[in-house]
Amino acid sequence: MNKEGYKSGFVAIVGRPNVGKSTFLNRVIGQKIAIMSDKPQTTRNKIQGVYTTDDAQIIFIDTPGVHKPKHKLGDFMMKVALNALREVDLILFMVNVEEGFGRGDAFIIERLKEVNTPVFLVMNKIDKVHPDDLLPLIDQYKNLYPFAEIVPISALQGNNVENLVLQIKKYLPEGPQYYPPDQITDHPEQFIIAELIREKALHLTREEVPHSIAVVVERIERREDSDTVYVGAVIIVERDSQKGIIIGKQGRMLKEIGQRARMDIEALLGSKVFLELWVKVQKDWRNRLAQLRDFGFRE
Ligand code: GDP
Ligand code: MG
Ligand code: K
Repeated sequence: MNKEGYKSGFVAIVGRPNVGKSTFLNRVIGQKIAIMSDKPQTTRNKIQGVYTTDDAQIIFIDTPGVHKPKHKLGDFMMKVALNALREVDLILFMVNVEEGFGRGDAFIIERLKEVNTPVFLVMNKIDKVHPDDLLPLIDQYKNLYPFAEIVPISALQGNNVENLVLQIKKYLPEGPQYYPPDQITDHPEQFIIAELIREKALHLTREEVPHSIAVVVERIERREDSDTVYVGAVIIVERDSQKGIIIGKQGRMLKEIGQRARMDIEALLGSKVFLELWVKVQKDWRNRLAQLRDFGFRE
C-alpha cells in the first residue's frame, strides 16, 4: 500500500480548551471522533483521527501535556508532549480569534519554541469576527512566533478548512498509508502492542535486524462470540534478508515472536489473544518508523 508520490505524516493539534480542535477534527474526518476525544485525557499521546485520501494520509495526534499542567503528572506529561511535538511532521496551533491572545497561548508558544517542527497558526472562529479585526491579531501572533503558515478558518461553518488540509499535505513527507483507509481513530493500546512485538523480534533475533524495524498494528477486534481479542500486526523491515531472519527457518522465528508477544499482550489486555503476524519489506521506512516507534508509549 505504498504508492509512488503518496504523502503521509503526523500532525499534532494544540490549543487552549474550546478553541475548536474537536470541531475541526470532526469537520475533517467525520462524526465518530467526537466520541473518542471526549474520553478523559491520559498521559499518552493518542491518535485522534486519521484522514485518508487517494494521495495522502494525515494522522492527527493529541498531545495533552502541551497545555498548562494541572496535576503532579504535569512535568512527565510535558516531557512526553515535547517529544511528540519533536517527532510529528507538523503542529497546528489553534487559537480562537474571538478571544484573542491569552496566557494559555503564551504557555503553548513557549513549548513550540523548544522544538523545530513547523507550526501553522490556525485562526479559528472567523465567522465570529469582522475581517478587519483579523489583521491586527495576525500581526500580534506573527511577532510571537515564526509560523510556517497562518490559516484563518471556521471549523464550525467549514470556511477555508479544505484549504488548510491542502496546506497540511504540502508539509507532509512522502510515506506509506500507515492505517487502513476505514480506520478513523486509534485503539489506545495499539502502540504498546506494536512495541511489545518489536521488542520480541529484536530480542529473539539477537538484534540481527536493525532497531528501525517497525510494527504496525492494523487491527484489534473484540469478537462478540468469544472472549478472545484478535490482533493483526505487520512487522516492517527494509530488506529481504531481514525478512528472512524474522520469519526464520520454516517460520519458526516468527512463531516464537508471536507466542512471546501474545503472552504480553494478553497480560496487557486482560483477555485471551489471537495474534496474527505478517512480515513486509518496505524500503526507506527507516527514518519514518524510527520516529513513529516513539509515539505514545516511550519515556
Ligand atoms: P476544543 O476544546 O478545542 O476541542 O473545542 P471544541 O471543538 O469542543 O469547540 C468549543 C466550542 O466552540 C463548541 O461550542 C463549538 O461549537 C464552538 N466552535 C468551534 N469552532 C467554531 C467556529 O469556527 N465558529 C464558531 N462560531 N464556533 C465554533
Ligand atoms: Mg476537544
Ligand atoms: K518550533
